[in-house]
Amino acid sequence: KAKGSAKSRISGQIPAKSNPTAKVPSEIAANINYHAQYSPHFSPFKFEPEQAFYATAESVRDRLTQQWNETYSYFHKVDPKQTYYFSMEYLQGRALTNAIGNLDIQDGYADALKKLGHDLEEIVEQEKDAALGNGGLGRLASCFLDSMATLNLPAWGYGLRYRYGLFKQLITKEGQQEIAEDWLEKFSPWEVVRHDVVYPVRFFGQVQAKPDGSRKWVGGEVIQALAYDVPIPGYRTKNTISLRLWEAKAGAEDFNLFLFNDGQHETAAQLHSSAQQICAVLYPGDATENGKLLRLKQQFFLCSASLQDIIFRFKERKEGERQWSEFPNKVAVQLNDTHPTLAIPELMRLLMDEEGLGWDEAWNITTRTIAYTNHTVLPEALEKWSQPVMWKLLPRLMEIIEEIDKRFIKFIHYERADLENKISQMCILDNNPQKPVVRMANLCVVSAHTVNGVAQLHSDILKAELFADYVSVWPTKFQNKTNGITPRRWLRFCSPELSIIITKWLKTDQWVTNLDRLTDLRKFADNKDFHAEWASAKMANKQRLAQYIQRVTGVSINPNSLFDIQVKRIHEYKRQLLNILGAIYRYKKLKAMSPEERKNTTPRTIMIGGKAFATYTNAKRIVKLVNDVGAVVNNDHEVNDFLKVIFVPNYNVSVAEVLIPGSELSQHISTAGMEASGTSNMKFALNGCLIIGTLDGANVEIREEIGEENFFLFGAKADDVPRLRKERENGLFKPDPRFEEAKQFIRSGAFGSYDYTPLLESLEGNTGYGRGDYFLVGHDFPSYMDAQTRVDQAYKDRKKWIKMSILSTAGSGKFSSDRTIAQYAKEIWNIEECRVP
Ligand code: B1H
Repeated sequence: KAKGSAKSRISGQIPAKSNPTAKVPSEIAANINYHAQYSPHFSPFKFEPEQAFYATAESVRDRLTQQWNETYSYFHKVDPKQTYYFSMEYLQGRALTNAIGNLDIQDGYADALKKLGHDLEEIVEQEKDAALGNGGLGRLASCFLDSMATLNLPAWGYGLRYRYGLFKQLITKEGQQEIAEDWLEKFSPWEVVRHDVVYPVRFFGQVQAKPDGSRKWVGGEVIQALAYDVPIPGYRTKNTISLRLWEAKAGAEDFNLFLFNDGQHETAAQLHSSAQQICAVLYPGDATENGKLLRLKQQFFLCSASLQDIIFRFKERKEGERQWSEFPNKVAVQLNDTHPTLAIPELMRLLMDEEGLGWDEAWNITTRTIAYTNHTVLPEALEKWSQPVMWKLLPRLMEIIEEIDKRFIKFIHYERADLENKISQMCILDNNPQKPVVRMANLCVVSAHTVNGVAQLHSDILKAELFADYVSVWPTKFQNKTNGITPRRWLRFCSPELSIIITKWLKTDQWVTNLDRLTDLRKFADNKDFHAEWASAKMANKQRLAQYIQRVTGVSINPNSLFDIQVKRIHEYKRQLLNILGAIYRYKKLKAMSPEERKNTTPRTIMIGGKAFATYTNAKRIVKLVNDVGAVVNNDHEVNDFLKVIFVPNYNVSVAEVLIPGSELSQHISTAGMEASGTSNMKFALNGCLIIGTLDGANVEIREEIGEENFFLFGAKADDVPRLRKERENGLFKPDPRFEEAKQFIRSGAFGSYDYTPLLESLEGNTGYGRGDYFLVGHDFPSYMDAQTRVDQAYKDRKKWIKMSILSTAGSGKFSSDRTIAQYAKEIWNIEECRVP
């Protein structure tokens, strides 16, 4: 907007010196102005939206830095027990709105920017998403950081600073295409590099036995881990914690000037190139041996650097006075799935080989420090690393893992002879000579003091199935911590319209930090005035969403139609295929109707979005199918007013912030027992969106909280799934004619000439890889269609629908990540609030 106009230039006068605590808009404006002119990143006197964003962000960062330093000093002084969250993924999204909102200085910045000729809403759009994660697991880590800061907990996140985060999804005629997303292309205004925080991390090499019996890992390649810190502000508190992301570097001493001058340019910089690879991409493809090795390197890099940093801090905070036995009273480490499992043997190594402790003491400390969260029961996601690869890359760690395994086997042998025949499944090393592997989940269960699942049903399944054998050995080790989401990002900031109404009717905004307060909205569930305000806020959000869809897809959608959304990673178990088959059946029925009949249907806009893993062919076929169906339906003038099918490209955190507030129905329709929790279900419900779903993951608890009459339930139960699969294998499954009709329609070529045979075959036959409908789409199809009919009916009754919408929000209090994190703090980490005065 400001391009080329007078306002795109800032005045030539020297701006006031940056005052990071300014509160008045004119002072904030001076502050932004100061950054615009003195920022080394752009030429001065240019002040278009992009420069305005960076200057604004830098001004906000100054403000945060002050609180951040105070928080660090305060933790240093108090020396509380502190939690360190280890995660290979963080899906932070954008930070500006969140930072300004948490600092509670929204109006000041909006006014300041107005004075400078810009619009805050437009400026925040300039920020690139930090997408250092794949999906729910990474976003959960980010929500957790927000809650840790807001609850004033002494806690930190550790992760990796990937150069390229999650790929950008382009939709072409062939379907999904992945391109690298360069979130650091210009720079990130939020990160601060700590040149004084550097640790060496070793790979390869060999183990030396010392005369005193100790062992030392030597040789190989040593890469430096350099810290980049991102401030994580709490909501309306001074506490600002850190997300420390490691970058890999080689030093000047590793650059062979002699070889370089000899013309051997690549060999001269070998270690530099090796270092560069480590943090190049989030989740390098692991189809090749090289890819696997790199992923393992990443995991160890995160664990080793973070633990060295923790040990350094442990010593530093009480220089010279530390007893090692104190360590578990000062440090809690939470492993976000098995990806950082190597923290276990690495902590053992650091304590024994670097600090000189004996096995028993090191083991006692390690096991009292580390806890593990499981996020999936899908067999393909349970990490197993090749033993030969591990011996080559991490020889000393393998010795330690072997020893842990040996001692565990001995323990079972002597203490639990009844489990003797289970040992081969329970132990850590699978020594199958064809393919010897390390089972990372077993290493975690054996070593961690606590193991938790992420929703009640999931935790029950872990105890009954995946980890059943261990439960009788350590009955108190297993816990549930139902996931949660931050109400700041996922309601307060992404839907100001709804937030204002909630605050007005509750006569307080305390719900933002005490989400249970939303239950009081139930009192107004039948109030006419409240209904009117609620409906108009939802409509405003729908209109914003419609504009977004128009902008990115060119398709115009009717804000009066039912907005029905499914957004998440594309996976067969999440069953986007069930959704699109339902849409196809709906389209076919609409086509067969008379114009009069059509007018009696409930108009729908079905939106599906999500990324498919680059090598997951069936998932990519699903993306293609949704796009193909959309191309036909959206251009069919007969049904156009009653149905649209949209594929929302490049789904990410920022897109979610537009979609979720505008949605009225959302689909969480995984095969029961397969989605550990789900977290977008919580975000949708919080935003007054109704759920159509199976009894899976956190859906079970959401339905309990908001009431079964407000939830469109369908499908098999987790307990029935094994039997249904058996029946299917035995040829006992009779498909519903509607299901056959929908598939036949695809086969007929109604959606183009692309060959969908492999996708359709996955739903057919009784057994076999990629066949036999493992995810039970056919079984659940009729009950799904019936549930959709109930949705259509309910939507026709506006009063009823709005009431259900209100009750969804009112019942979402439990799903605040503040609740989840408070439970981790009390029941796993044993840490307490440490509020900066
Ligand atoms: C979840 C993953 C995951 N579970 C492997 N497991 C990955 C596994 O890069 N990898 O190798 C990445 C991620 N992600 C999700 O975690 C669950 O499917 C959701 O149901 C759950 O809500 C979320 C957070 O707990």
